[in-house]
Order: sequence, then structure tokens, then C-alpha cells
Amino acid sequence: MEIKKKTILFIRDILISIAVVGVILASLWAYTGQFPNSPMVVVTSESMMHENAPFGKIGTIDPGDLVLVKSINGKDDVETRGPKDNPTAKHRTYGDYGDVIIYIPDKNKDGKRDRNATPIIHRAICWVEKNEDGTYTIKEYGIQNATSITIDELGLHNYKPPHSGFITKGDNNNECDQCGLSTPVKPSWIIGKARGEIPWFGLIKLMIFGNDGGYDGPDSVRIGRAVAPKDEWICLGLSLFVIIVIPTAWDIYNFYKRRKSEEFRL
Ligand SMILES: [Ca+2]
Ligand SMILES: [Ca+2]
Repeated sequence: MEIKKKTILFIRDILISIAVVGVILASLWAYTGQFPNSPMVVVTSESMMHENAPFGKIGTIDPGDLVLVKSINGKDDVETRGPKDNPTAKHRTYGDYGDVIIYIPDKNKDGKRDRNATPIIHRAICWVEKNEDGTYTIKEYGIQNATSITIDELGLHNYKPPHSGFITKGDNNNECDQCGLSTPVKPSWIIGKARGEIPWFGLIKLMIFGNDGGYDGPDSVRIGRAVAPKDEWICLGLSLFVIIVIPTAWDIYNFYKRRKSEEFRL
């Protein structure tokens, strides 16, 4: 083949690749409304894991998962779960009822989100309304005009939050975030709600950037700076094998086959 023709084909291939990536990115941004920020996040911790997850843990949020972050249009755009045994939400996401949200926490509890804090990805359980007279109302739990909040299953006892917001909780945690991680989550602190799941591939990022303390189960395996359950590593390895090794091997096979037939002709 002439060099000129080869060059044209090479440039064409590159342009097609760029176009494909561009279309994918554009549709992810269109869906999530996050432009120019990343439409996805990599999950680092075990706080949303479910014990009974199947091999590979598809359908729950685990270390190394990538999830889409869909912008919200205010408070009513988040569906809360409500009580564990009597959920108020109809739709299920990631192994339980209600929406999972990604938000910037208020760790020092001054009523403002801490801009430099690592975002938290946890389930929205209920909305606490701080009334004008200082009492609290939580519809999901049947609490009305109470002087303080006590909900055993969330670990809240005589809780008196400084403002209205969402009570949030990791599915794998015993207590809600408002027991220590953050004050109730104001809608403006929410980056988005979690949608979809690309399992395992976030581990590639975590191998470089790390997720210390992200997972400490008995089947934990550390590769590079990432620590995750063994089955996730196996699934990542198999996926990479299918995506990279098999097509490459096929190309090499064809290359030698062609050379053989050329030799034969000579
Ligand atoms: Ca998962
Ligand atoms: Ca703060």
C-alpha cells in the first residue's frame, strides 16, 4: 500500500475514534447535566455495599464502581427511602428503595458545606424540616413538631439539627451520616443522584490514586494503591482480557496468516 493511502487511513481511524468518544461524552453530559464537570464518579468506600451481593457485585455500589451523577432540580427531585421496613419510595436503586445522592458534607457542622471535603455517596432516607418555632417534622417517620429527633434505626437520639435537610445513610453503615459526618444535607450541597453502574473499571483509577481504608473485608485484595474484594478484581481482569487480549491476539493471528500466504505465493 502506498504511504499516502496509509496515512489517510490512519488519520481517518483517529478521527473516527475522537468522534465516537465525543458522542459518548456529549450524551453522558446531556443525560447528567454536569458539563463541564465529570458526568461520573468512582466509588472508593465500602459504605454502600450489600452483604448478599452476587459474584462481581453488579446492582450495588462498591469500591471501584463508576456511577453517573444526574443533576437534580431541587429538593423534590430526590426520592427518599423512608423507614427500612416500610419504605415510602416506590423505586429501587442499588439494592434498596429511594435515591442515592452524591453530596459535599458539612463536616465541621457550621451549617455550610465544606468545599474541600470528599463527596459522599449515600442513600437519602428522609427530609427533616426545621419549623419556624424550632420544632422538627419528618413526614416519612410520622414525626410532627417534635422538640428533638429520635430514630433508632438511624442512630439518632434527641438530635437537634441546626437546619432543614436530608438525612442520609450508607446502606452498609449502622448509623446515618448526621450522627457525625455532616449536618442534614441541603439541596444545594447535592452534586446529583446516582444512576447506572459501570462495575470494576474504576479500580484502574484507584490503583493509581488509592482508596485507603476503602475496603477491609476478609476477601480484600490490594493491587497498586487500590483495595477491593477479590471477585471484583477477577471480573476486571476477565473484562480487560476480553477487551484487549482477544482482539490483539486475533490481529496477530491474521498478520501471520497473511504473511504465510504471501510466503506461499513467493
Ligand atoms: Ca457494584
Ligand atoms: Ca462546614
